[in-house]
Amino acid sequence: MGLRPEKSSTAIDKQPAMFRHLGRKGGAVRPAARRTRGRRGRLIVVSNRLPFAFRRDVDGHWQAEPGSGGLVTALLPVLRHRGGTWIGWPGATGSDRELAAALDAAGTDAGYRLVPVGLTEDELRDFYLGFSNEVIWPLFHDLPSLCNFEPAYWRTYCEVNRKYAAAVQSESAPGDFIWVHDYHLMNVAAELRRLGNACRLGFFLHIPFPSPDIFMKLPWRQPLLEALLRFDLLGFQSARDRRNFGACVQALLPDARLEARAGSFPISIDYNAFMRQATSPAVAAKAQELHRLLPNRELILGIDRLDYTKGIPLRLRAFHELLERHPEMRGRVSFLQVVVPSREDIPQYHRLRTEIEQLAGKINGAFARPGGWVPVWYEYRSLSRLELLAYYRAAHIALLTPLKDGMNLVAKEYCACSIEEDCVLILSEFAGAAAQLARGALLVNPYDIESVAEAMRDAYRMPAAERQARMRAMRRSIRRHDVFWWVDTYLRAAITTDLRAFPQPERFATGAVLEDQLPL
Ligand code: GDG
Repeated sequence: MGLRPEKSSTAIDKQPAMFRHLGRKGGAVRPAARRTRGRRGRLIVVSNRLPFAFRRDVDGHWQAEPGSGGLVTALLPVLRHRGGTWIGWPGATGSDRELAAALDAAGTDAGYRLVPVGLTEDELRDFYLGFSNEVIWPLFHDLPSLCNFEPAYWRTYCEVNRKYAAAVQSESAPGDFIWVHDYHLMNVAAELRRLGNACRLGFFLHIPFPSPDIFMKLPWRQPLLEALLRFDLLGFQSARDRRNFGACVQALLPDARLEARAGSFPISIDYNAFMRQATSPAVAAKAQELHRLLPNRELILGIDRLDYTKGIPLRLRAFHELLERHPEMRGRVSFLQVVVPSREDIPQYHRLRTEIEQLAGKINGAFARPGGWVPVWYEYRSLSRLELLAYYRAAHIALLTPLKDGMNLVAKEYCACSIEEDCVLILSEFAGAAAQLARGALLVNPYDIESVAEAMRDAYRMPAAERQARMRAMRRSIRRHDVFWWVDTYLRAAITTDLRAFPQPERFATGAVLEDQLPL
């Protein structure tokens, strides 16, 4: 999705060259991107990790592996189209000339510059595993009891954010737009301003922002909030998150003015790329193979990173409940759960994996029969892109039930790949995506396992016409509001001086949870 024709003469055209080709795809983009790659007006993306992981192969040479997280998925097509610089940790400790060459080569192939920020083992432990993933991640997902409020973590977080800011400072020049991503780097604007950097600074939070009663538990709530307010534009996934942030500011910093610098910008996917790739013969063949291996039944699919926010144990219990209360469903459905390894160094994640595997084993132990139907197919691994698309295509029902999620891109990708439009999405009402997909998905409360079980049965029994109408509506919305629309919308907002004049895509009130629906 690019600029719509009627909007092409808006403020964007009166802005510096870097903004003029926002979101335009196809042939027209590349020359514009090259023209703006000089010292003025570039886009500098900053995130915890670079979009490649660098590892030594058996011969000791550095190899670049493209990353697979949500942020990478969202920004990669955009930077490829328009060029720029990406600053982040390369995924390896230490640095040498060979690594620098590998970075250069990967950047040249990708079409934008890669600038590494080196982190020591201690920094990784206290900044990444510690403050980011043992404090902010659980707190912002409403799970304060899982937080480890270790003071040393905060000190390292501040130091490492200073390090990222120093890297940005030496890469940036007046006129650049610096776009910082996610909860690892919330102090970067404050550090950059301290260094005298006067560029426009944007921030996007990929995870939810909690309500004041949760946020207040953070020992460093005041400096963190003050640091966030040093950005010119703060982007949140949903109106819910933006509202929570506003309430926290009001409670802690009542004199701060917020309206002009915070908005909600629901992230999305490269819809056309998913749709195109999902129709490829290789994907169709792989999907057929899955049907051959698991014949005569509907497949219910869950794909998630290993994470306690994704609600996998409760989801398994809901599937168990389905088979208990509706014996006629036995043999007619199989639940295919893929868990992608993630943050394995954190003990909670270890325990979670064991819990998931025990639950899957328990269900199979209770219901499977030798030589016959196996209710749960569980895979603990990362899928190739081809496999991922084939799983999306093969599944009749997707069951995505996070306890809380910033957005959940898997839900949108699943819809994009439902080419025949005959599949059903069951989605947690606490995923950011629920606001947009409310009219097409079966929304569930992931804590209510009986209702989730009933939703699976409803999905199985749903008439073809209803499946189609719901899926078609969701696909239309995702196609219109794709990742290019997201970047477009964010960067447009970044260049307006007052967000109140900027049309928000949301606020289509339909109820307490869903007041920020996008139009279908
Ligand atoms: C964070 C927020 C927010 C997954 N498994 C495989 C694989 N994936 C890709 C998916 C998808 C991405 O990873 C996962 O994105 P999600 O949005 O579902 O979840 P998080 O990783 O938790 O992302 C989230 C997101 O940031 C973006 O803002 O939506 O709320 O938590 O794109 O396709 N890719 C491959 N193999 C796999 O096995 N190749």
